[in-house]
Amino acid sequence: AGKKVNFSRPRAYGILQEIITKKPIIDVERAKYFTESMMETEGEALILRWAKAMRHVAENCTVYIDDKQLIAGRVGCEGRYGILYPELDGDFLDLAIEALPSRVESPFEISDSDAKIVINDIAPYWKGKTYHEALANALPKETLRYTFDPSDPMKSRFIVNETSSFRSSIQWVHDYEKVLQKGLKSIIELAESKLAELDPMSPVDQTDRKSFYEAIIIDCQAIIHWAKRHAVLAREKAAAESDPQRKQELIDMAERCEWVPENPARDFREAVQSQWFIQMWSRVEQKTGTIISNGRMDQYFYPYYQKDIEAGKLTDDDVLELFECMWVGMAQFIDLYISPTGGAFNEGYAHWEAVTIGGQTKDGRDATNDLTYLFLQSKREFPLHYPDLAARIHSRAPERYLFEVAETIKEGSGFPKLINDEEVIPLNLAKGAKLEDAYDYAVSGCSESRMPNVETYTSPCAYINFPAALEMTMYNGKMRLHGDEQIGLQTGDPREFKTWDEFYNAYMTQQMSFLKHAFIQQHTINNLRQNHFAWPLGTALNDTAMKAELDLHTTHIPGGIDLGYFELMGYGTLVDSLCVIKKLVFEDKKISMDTLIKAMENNFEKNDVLCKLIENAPKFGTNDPYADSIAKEIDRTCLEFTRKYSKQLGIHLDLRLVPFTSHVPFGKVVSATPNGRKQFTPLSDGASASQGCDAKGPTAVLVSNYNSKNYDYRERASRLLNIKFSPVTMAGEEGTEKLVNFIKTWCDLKLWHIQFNVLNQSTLVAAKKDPEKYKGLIVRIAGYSAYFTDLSPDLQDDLIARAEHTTV
Ligand code: 8X3
Repeated sequence: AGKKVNFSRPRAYGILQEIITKKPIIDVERAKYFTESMMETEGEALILRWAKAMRHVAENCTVYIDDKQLIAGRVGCEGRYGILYPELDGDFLDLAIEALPSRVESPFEISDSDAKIVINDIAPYWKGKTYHEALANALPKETLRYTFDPSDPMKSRFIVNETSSFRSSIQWVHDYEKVLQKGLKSIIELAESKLAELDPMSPVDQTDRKSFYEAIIIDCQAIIHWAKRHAVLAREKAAAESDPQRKQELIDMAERCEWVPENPARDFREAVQSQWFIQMWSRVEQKTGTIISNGRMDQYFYPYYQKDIEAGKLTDDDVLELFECMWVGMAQFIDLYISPTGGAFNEGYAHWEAVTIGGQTKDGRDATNDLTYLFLQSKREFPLHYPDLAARIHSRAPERYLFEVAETIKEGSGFPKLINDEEVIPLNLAKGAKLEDAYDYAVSGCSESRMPNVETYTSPCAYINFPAALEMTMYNGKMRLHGDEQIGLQTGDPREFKTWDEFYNAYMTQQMSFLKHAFIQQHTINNLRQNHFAWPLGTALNDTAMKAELDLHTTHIPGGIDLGYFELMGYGTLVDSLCVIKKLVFEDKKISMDTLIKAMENNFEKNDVLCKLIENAPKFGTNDPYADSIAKEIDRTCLEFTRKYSKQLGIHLDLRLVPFTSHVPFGKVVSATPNGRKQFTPLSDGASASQGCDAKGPTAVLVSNYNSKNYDYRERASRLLNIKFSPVTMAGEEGTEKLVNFIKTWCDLKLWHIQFNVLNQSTLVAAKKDPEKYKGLIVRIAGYSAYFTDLSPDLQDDLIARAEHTTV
């Protein structure tokens, strides 16, 4: 939609054209070499085993330089590729290899010979050893029932759903600046000096500390070795090249790969190559949910850019071309989820390694610079949903920045997403950060913030299906999908309840029981992960972990700020449903509980009168105080719970509303809800209004969010907010002005995140019908964007159903 594609730089388009329609392939090398090494090192410290496994991969994996590329290195085969992490969920491997090529959500191909390697050489070693199996064994029975199907723990329940079994870490951001400025050799030197100082008689020094520093050295050396293998390949390719221009490009590339990331980058091109090696290698080392984000690129690249521009060594066009080469490289990597749960959470081959721009400097000044604007230009021009561009907004953001951000959003592919400094920074401070670190946060994953070097909590957390708690209130602890199984508490037959209070207390009992199980789950996960995962690279790049001499996955790292979360799924669905019950059943007595339940059991078929009543009931997202006060109370009860119990876990476990695409699978387990939502259809997403219920316009959605937040609790975190505008509303300069004002209102209201789709509903309907014609159509989903035609029909329908605003 509407991209002003710049064809004066054809290089990256060429690569893009070749890869875009290719079905992703599973590359088994990482899993194969990782497994080979892990077989050899049993009994050693885990961080050391991990580092040795990385070395084995670095020494043996195929290295790649694409024909037209200016940046060397990929971590998988030609086209689009995904890699495997058997240590995490290898118990799914057999199943996955069979099912992946035909999966509806994000299918993958695998060659017959690679499938044999997976089935014969990789999967058998991990059977009985994976994290996923260990978790199913470790969860208390009561909690397991809410998490996995007790008769088949391979199946998630989407009730109180853990997410740690399909990613070994949450979204994360490295301190890339450290590598660019000092090189990996500075970390190796530090570790070597620590090793030299170890007390030869100390049992701790000679075991834990020795393994720790050896692992750091081995891991950094592995990355350097891998980089140098690219230098060798580049020289080989240069020798065989007849085109003098390409020959020179390859020779330059070889020189860069010989120098970085071992040494400090000397110019912009080296800085880009160095950053690329680190972000690529991160993918090999760890299955990070949503991938390692790229941090504040307009800040840490800027000194190199400025120096080269001043020296006349670089033009803005060169910079844009390099960025484009990076974006296609990112798009070639696909975040492969082999478990059905992971696949459902991350539809559309989702990964969003956010590139942060704008915001404030460490001393609280506006941080925008010339590179900020080049990132925005690149986003407007290059027809790809990578990078996941995230613009930090603050109350003194320059008009030019807001204007260009708005213009970029209008181009139609949903970028950049916006994150609000006025909400994030005070919360970072309230959770114990120093001012300079709080100002210097980078956007991470869909909508989160990370303070590299300060944060140390990497554990994926619980997604909680609140409409399922409501369903259990309606059916005395049961869910229609699960028949007679008593999953939840018996809170009574709601037909017997005489007052709203009685109903609400029953609901709260279910909700609090869900929270209890989520926290038990999290406690179990926090303690378990360190036995299964290590992360030498993440550790090497995190000052707090290095100071503590502990792997970043250690349950507690002294001096770190531990920011976890739990997810409120289906907020709009829940609030609208509670409004129906409170107002129509108990206050106005327009319908009886029995009628409502029967209508729900009947999936609201042929019940126009009731549906009309429900349609006119108060709705979240319409700036209706009735609905917003219920929403605020639900929010508060969650915050109160975590205020009390997260201390026992020794972390911040904050309330978040960030669904990825999981509101679709979560909806698939919930039968019809009192708000008229049909059975097994998607829940509302994030902090958005229920599908089709934001008829009062997007400003009302903002105000409802403002009114339902509890600003006196620091236990809050991201609320993800999707807004869809029709292109006509945003047309011309007047439209841009409207959008800028809308963004300013959002900033004033201290809402955390917002993202826009500027698309006609009719375009989406047409794309669903005729996918071939709309192959390049990019849509914003939930904190990230994807090709519309890569999505499942369920998610496509959900996007079509999200209201499209023609007014502000
Ligand atoms: C959402 C992803 O990793 O925080 O951005 O759950 S994660």
